[in-house]
Amino acid sequence: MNQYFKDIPQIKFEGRKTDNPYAFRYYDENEMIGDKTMKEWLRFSMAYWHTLCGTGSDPFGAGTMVRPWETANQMENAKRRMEAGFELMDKLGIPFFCFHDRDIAPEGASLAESNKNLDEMADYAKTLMEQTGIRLLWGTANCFSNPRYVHGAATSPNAEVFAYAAAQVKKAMEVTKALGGENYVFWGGREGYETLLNTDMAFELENLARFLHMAVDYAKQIGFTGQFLIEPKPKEPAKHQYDFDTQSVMAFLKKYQLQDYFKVNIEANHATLAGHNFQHELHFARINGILGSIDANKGDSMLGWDTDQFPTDIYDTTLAMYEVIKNGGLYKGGLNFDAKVRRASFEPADLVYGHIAGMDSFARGLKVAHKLYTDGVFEKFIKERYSSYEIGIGKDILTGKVGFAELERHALAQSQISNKSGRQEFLEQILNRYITEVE
Ligand code: XLS
Ligand code: CA
Ligand code: CA
Repeated sequence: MNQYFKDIPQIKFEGRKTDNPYAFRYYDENEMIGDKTMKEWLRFSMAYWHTLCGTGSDPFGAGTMVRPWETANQMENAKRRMEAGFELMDKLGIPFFCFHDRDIAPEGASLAESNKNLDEMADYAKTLMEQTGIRLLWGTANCFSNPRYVHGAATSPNAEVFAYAAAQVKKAMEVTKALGGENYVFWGGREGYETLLNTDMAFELENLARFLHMAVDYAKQIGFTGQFLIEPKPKEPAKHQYDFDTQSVMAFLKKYQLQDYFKVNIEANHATLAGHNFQHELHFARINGILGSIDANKGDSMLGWDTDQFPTDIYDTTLAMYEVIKNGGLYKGGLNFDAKVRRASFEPADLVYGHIAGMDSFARGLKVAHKLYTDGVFEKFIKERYSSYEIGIGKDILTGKVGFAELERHALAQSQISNKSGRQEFLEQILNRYITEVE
């Protein structure tokens, strides 16, 4: 496989001393970190849409990306693009990929024709997967780009659109199953609204739940055992997106008895759009047992939209991997680079640099996080911070021995309460020390 990235060698681990821009300085897929290799912890994945379909266009101008695989015939183009994708993953040693149905095969003039194109491309993907050993992390359906989804898909006021989206998701699930996909993602594309002056929110939410129950039923019917994931995002494209963040997704799943079938796919840039940070979303998902997979990218703190940049902030990757380690790994999930190179980074080589940067940043984050965890740095501090619940009145609260009346009696008898410092700056300094010093 050396057709579209001819100047790019196989990217190998060369360690911190190397000057070779086409090498990993931290990501050594075979290095053991605790009980797993780096490859097993990180489970990197390429996002088909940004990497292979992105053009670099923006509201002010046309695409800038120069892609040697582009050609006029649509199906021919889809095949060449897929070959380019597998060549890139192979050269980078990326073990997984993720796609939307319409990323891998062009939409036809009818649903039947779209399905036929999809079948043909899925067969081709299967061949390339067998040749390279690369696997499918997750599949999904694009129910947001086509103008038919102008008012949403499962939450559209138009029942015909609900039916069309169901048919599209059904097919995408079948293809994901055929390719051995380990998860299936539902990102609520246009499931949200702009104004309540024209929206029946209660009805739309019920329909969304109805749709997801149908997906659960169909998975059982066809024996698809991959994990279902909902990907939260607070806004964009709609002003209000229903799957705002992990906490609101969880409330929705519980209300509609879907909690046994779904976990979340957390994207860093969506966390920040929701006014959280990446670690908050991962942490909340983890403590509630619904951390499924990760879309690894970053936003820009100066821009209020979804910039989907390659993740290069080691502070963030460290704290993200800390949550993954505490979760015992990602199981069926992975780290999918839902990231696009900037419009001015238009050469194919930039795709390689973007992924190397992301992979090394997460490998570094993993090493630091693992050391922080095994040294018990924060764990010890946090345990001590809550230790008042291990004895005396704290213990009585936890064991249910006391209620308001007993607590009032206790409080009245206390002359003074003394608190201890939270030591945030001290802990941040320790984190910095680990980030800069861990070998
Ligand atoms: C868009 C989402 C999307 C999902 C998959 O903001 O990130 O790309 O990951 O549909
Ligand atoms: Ca995403
Ligand atoms: Ca995004």
